[in-house]
Amino acid sequence: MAGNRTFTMIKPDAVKNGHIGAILNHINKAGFKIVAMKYTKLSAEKAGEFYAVHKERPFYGELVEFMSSGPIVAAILEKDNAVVDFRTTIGATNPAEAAEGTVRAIYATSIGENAVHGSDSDENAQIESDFHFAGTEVFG
Ligand code: 3AN
Repeated sequence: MAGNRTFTMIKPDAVKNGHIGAILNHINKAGFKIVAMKYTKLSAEKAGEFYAVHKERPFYGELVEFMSSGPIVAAILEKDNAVVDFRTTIGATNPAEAAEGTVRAIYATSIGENAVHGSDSDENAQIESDFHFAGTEVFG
């Protein structure tokens, strides 16, 4: 349903630093319900496909390498106004600019290794959710 779901990944840096539980708790406390979730690892090919929209950007290679460097947690989240509210919850891309109390302000280490992903539109939330989950893996 457009408008009430978004897609997230807890990125390899946050997983490696032991923040899965704290970040999921933060997400729940912010009012999001987890309707799908998996602990997985992206191949370089899959990461490249997921971030294909950034192909021309200078950091693309680094981004693909990082996102395939270790396990991630992928999840679909439900809440009214999910996409916009989740981006508020996680804060700015660059943790140095992320508002106090946001996930990235607390858990991210740099603009590249920024702890979490959050979809930027309802359309991309749907595409990204479908990329990671089959319909039978979503419990809404
Ligand atoms: P967001 O994830 O906040 O929507 P985007 O879409 O601009 O940000 O960037 C996608 C991902 O690319 C970011 N989450 C981050 O990991 C990485 N990224 C963005 N800008 C840079 C940069 N200047 N240097 C390295 N990685 C970057």
